Amino acid sequence: MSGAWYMDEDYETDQREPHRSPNEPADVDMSLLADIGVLHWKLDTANYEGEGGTFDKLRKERGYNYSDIITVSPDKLPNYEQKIKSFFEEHLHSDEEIRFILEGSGYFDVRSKGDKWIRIKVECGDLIILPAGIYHRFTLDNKNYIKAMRLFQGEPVWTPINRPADSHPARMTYLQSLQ
Ligand code: KMT
Ligand code: NI
Repeated sequence: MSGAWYMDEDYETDQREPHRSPNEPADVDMSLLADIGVLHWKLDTANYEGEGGTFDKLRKERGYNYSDIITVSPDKLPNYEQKIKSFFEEHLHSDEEIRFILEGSGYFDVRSKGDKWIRIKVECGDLIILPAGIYHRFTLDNKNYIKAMRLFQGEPVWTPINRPADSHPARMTYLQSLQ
């Protein structure tokens, strides 16, 4: 994770720009992200697969028995424009969203406790877990390329549930977990 910050309120400029808030320009720290259930590890993408290593432990302990690779770029992702749009619609999932970034970079935006956007920059080696029920979205940055491993517990369900989804069970469980 190469930084996380509160976003500005400029909805005209390209979503791929950093959009760092001029009012709160400092980075937010990991503990604030941990407080909203967002977890992060930095791994070596050239050498992460050893038994007993962090990746292996995470997989076993959290039961991630499914994985695949997604490449998001204009020429690699089918239905690119439509996908980019739906990634950037504010949504939640009934399960965790786990991404291990293998190449490229992008931004995950998550809602703070006070419902402000926090932008998290991810790049090669970042493994990020967004909890079930958190409102979030994703965008490429202006380099327009990311390749990530998607992990899942059981049969994968990628369905985004767009906001408002305040009475969704995953949302209610998530809000309870914040108390
Ligand atoms: C998602 O669900 O938002 C994605 O898979 C985005 C690409 S992975 C960094
Ligand atoms: Ni999502």
